[in-house]
Amino acid sequence: KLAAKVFHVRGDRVKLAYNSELFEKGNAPNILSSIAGNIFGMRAVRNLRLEDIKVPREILRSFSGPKYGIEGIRKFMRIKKRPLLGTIIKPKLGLKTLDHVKVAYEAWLGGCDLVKDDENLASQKFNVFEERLARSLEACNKAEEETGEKKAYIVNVTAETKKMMKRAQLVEELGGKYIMIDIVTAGFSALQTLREADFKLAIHAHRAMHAAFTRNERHGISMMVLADIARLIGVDQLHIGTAVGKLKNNLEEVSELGEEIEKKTVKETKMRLSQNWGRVKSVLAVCSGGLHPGHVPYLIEHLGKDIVIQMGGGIHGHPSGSFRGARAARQAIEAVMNKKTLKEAAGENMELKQALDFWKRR
Ligand code: CAP
Ligand code: MG
Repeated sequence: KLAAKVFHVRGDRVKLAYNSELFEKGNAPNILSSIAGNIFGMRAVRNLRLEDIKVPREILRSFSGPKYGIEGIRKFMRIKKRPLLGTIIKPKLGLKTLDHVKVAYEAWLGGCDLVKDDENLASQKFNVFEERLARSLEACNKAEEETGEKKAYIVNVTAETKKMMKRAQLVEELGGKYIMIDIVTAGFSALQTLREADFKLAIHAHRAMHAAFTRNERHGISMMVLADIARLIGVDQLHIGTAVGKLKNNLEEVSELGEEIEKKTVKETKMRLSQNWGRVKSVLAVCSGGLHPGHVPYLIEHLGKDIVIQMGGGIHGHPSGSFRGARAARQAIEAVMNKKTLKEAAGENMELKQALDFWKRR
């Protein structure tokens, strides 16, 4: 009765169904230990790639899902239609706390909605978590007052789980809006603990280390599966790639990923099973990795407006610094929202013109 059933074989593609009694409800590690565990190492299998999973309602309902989702984020950030603009403080590591905060403040003033820590910034000697959090939130509040816009600091809480929970607690006490967790290196059990503590914080999911198993088309686990697990457990934002930036991913894969995390139902395609997400909220797609203002029209045209466009070097590498780099990025988004070409907008915005000239040569 409980045996898995192979119900479709076409060439090297196989579909199989598991009886949901085989899994403990609400237990993400347990599900993966079955469908993505020993099988990869079986001598009988030379290569294997888990392309997608389709989660039945009784399992969907046993997880929290996103707390905010796209609608909730747009509501608390008061951004109705346009993509959100995010940046990552660069250099990734090495800035002392006050220098980190200064860069963040300039980015918010310049027009970024979100400023996040890089994925490998935690609580190093040169930039201790508690101090960075307190000073960055002060700067964030100041930038909100000065710009009249909602701003958010996405602090990276990734750590051993008990420490991570304490850090998230502190963010909530200090009035933060978001936390960030590296979901692969932290682990799915830690992500469940963080989500199920139900902090009033939106969860930004970084996927560092995913390419260790998602990149090889012949062996591993696709980003589609990782996106499903992230939505199931309940992140609010998730990196899905860019199709244009520095990291390997192609447009078809990225746009299907975007649908998988944003839509209520998704149709079957050659790479994806259909899925009805029922009451599970959407997840806001984060496009990041080697992006600069010149990429904005392509991203919006191909991935829509329900995205975070995130630029690290693409903002802080601007010839006139972070403030003007953020202005250039925001000018690019406003141009597309006002149906102007970047060339037209560059004619009216010096920072954007400088950025386009600068990045064109790279
Ligand atoms: C981007 C980034 C992000 C990558 C992650 C970096 O910085 O901060 O971590 O986007 O990749 O460290 O490379 P830049 P993905 O904007 O300076 O490239 O989004 O594909 O998960
Ligand atoms: Mg990074």
